[in-house]
Amino acid sequence: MDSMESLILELYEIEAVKFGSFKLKSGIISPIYIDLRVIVSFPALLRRVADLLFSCLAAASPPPRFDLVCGVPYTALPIATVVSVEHGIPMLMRRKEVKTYGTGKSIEGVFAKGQACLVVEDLVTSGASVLETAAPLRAEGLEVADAVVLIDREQGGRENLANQGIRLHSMLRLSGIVEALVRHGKISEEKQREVISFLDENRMVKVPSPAPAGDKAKTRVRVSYGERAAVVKNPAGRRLLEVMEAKQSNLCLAADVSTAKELLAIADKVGSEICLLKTHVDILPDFTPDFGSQLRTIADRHNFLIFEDRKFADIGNTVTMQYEGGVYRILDWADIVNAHIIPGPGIVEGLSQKGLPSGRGLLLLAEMSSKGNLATGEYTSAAVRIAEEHSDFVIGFISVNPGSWPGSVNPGFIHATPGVQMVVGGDSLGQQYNTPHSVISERGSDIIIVGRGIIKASDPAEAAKEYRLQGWEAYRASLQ
Ligand code: 5BU
Repeated sequence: MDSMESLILELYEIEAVKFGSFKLKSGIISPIYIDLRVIVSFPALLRRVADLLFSCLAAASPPPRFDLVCGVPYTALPIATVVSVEHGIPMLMRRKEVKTYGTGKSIEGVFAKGQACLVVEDLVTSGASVLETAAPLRAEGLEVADAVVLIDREQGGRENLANQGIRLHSMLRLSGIVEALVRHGKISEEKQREVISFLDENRMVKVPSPAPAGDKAKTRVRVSYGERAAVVKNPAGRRLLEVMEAKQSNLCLAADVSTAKELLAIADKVGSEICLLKTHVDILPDFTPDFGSQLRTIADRHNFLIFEDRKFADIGNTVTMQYEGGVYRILDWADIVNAHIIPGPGIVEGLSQKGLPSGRGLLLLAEMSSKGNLATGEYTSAAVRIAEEHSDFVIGFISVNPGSWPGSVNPGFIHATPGVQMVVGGDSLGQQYNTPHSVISERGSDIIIVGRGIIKASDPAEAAKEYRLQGWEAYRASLQ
């Protein structure tokens, strides 16, 4: 008997594979149930599983290259540990609950940016949990190109993971397990047919869409940034959510300082606190062509994205030229730009022609923070419609009170809100301020955009830290 067959029999003996009628997390009734948690009670089996997983990787063509392993919590943690110990490959751990004290890291262990990490999982259905672990790893600058799983339920996980650039290596497939059990007289052919027809009917289990539960903000259940990252196709949008999760920051600094020199200095100073840095390059008198690359170096060092608040507002053809041309060459260095929808969808199509091939993303101005602005009601709804029609490039909105919008909006869209200070108020030119708590928790936004609240503080770095903590706390509080 080959090693896989004897493993299958053993899994059956210890009741890690069961037959009957089981209600799955997704609500569907399955005739087969797999629970691999029990293998921690069988150390010899655990070691064999880890060895077989490793040899299944070696047999892949081409075999994956990786420097680190990381198990999906919790069931795969012991499996990943044994792989690490037996093969001398350092391991990382992804926290399921992020601490609110101490280092507050979501990934534990030692690593360097650019290293490749293999994700280890016990069972894959849709692939959602592998993606949830890959997201914070990628946000830390690690490469995640391969995942290895003990059992593939053959219900779409392989395809869903491939869509996100992850190759799935599986040791066993559900159909193979059933076949082997029939061959050894453990289950009947009728049972096998029942399982196969169940699989045929449920071939493509989608990565669960973190759709809001209801229409109104109050009934919306917030889904974590990390989980939402898994459903976003646009690379800039996905990365932004991953960075937010990894850095525990939903703070965007509006770097409205007087010179490029000051901007680069403050970017470096507060870089560790922010997920996004917003610029208005046309206010910088000392802008030089290497500004973009200098800012990018700082962004890479601190792991934040760059958002040029350009507010494009012209016809599609003109914005393509404005986006890549002139002295600013925004396309070269800004991960994200924004646009008004006043010209209609052509503006999005024009920007997308240039931005999408470079992996850039776009925010649409659905609302504004200033008093008396006209971006309300039907205008806001039109922004949502245009975004939905171009969800490969549009990553979300400039919003003020997205929780009050009618209908449900695609959960992959990110809401960023300007007009934030520690106290409610305004300036003499129409700006209106809300607090981080009100913006994130009550109004259902995702990102606080803070300018003068940080720039004009006596200690901007300290202020940025405080805004980050308040923004994150408001997010955490709204998760339940
Ligand atoms: P403040 O200093 O926190 O008020 O800066 C807010 C920033 O957000 C500033 O750069 C504005 O240009 C930007 N902003 C805004 O305030 N309101 C809006 O509706 C939009 C952008 Br869109």
